[in-house]
Amino acid sequence: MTFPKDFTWGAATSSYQIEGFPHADGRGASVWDEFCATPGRVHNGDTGAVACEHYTRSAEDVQLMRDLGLRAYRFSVAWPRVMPTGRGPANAAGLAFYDRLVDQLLEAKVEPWLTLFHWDYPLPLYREGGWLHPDSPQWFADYTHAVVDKLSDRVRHWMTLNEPQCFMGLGHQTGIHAPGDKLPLDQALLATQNVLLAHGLAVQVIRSRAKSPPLVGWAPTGEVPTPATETEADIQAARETYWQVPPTSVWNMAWWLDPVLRGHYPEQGLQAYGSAVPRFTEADLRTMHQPLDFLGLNIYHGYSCRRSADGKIEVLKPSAGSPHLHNHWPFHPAALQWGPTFVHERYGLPIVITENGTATHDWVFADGEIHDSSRVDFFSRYLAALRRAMANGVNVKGYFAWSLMDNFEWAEGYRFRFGLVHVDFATQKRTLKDSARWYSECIRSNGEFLPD
Ligand code: IFM
Repeated sequence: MTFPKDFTWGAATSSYQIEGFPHADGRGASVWDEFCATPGRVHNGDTGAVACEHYTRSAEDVQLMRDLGLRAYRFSVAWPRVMPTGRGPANAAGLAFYDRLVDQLLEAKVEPWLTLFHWDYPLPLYREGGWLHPDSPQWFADYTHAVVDKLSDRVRHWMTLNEPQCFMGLGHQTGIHAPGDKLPLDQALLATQNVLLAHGLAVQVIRSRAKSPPLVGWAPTGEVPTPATETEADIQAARETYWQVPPTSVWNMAWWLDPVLRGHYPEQGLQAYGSAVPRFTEADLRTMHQPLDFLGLNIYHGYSCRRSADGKIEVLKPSAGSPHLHNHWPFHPAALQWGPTFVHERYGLPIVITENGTATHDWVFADGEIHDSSRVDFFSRYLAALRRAMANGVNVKGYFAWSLMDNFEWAEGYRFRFGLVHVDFATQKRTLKDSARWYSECIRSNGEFLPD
């Protein structure tokens, strides 16, 4: 089976990870600017202040996308560029950057896929309470309003939030990411609820104001438990584990996806969180539950599990020496088969893989090239797994490689390279890696040469 003719092949980035120029054209501060400036927070004291200088190099970067034959590019808008203090009048100069970028993309026949929030939360709003503030959903809706009014004549694909589990879990529960908070569970769930409401209000704004017919989704993430064997018992063990809400953490799928796609919190989650669940009304649930056109999934890794003889679920440890990504995540292609499969079974919505990729140990070889053969193998085996899910009836509309280019990997600074394109951060020189040429050929042939 090849991929459907209209399959969307793309690559993704996010604003803070590539743009640099944190003070240009009136941009305000984000929680990530402050976090990076705090000693000990980010590996090596790295910051996103320069990153890939995409803010002034977007024309060159779009040319790379054109050369690679990308059909689509997923990027995020920096809220503090559009509204420097997080709310109030829109900053025309900040919006003008995205206006130009969208024009450049369309001119290159690369479809813009816009994410409204990929973690660079306005610092002044955080100081007022951030996602804990009861007005925070409306702040996000007002920001969405400004972006939609400016870009929706040309942008058709919209995603509200990137990886809410991550900016809540790492940013607000364990404090590893900005803003570095360690909230108790009840507070983390209150912030989570405001994020879910923000998503719902933003979808309403997009649908009511967009100037061209919008296609709306969002991009949650999660590790995928996969069945050790394809017996019904092991598949059910993996499925149950995938939808489980753990009692102390916001890292899970069902608590986030059920209200958005089914209109209620999952019963098992309500029991697991117990008295930490915030008060909510039927109207809140209705706000979260807005019709979506697609569900984005960011999938990188997973683990095997099975049903043991006593009926319990057993998580299998990776065997000694088994392959892992440069940042130590396990190499687990089956995640891209079973994640979309379980999500398809539960919600039935078209799926787009909004991120998938790997950090590998890349450097420029003596011949001037970047021979990242393990990334090629990663893409080819993960995509083969995705195709297996599709052959079994899972409706997947597109795939975005993470990332177009090496960039600022949050608390890990610049030590992990995820790009198809190598960036020399000292000179800003871009060089296609072997994997970029491979991906380009994969797009051209519509994945024809992928292994079974
Ligand atoms: O770089 C991140 C991205 O911002 C969100 N998803 C995972 C990527 C790799 O860690």
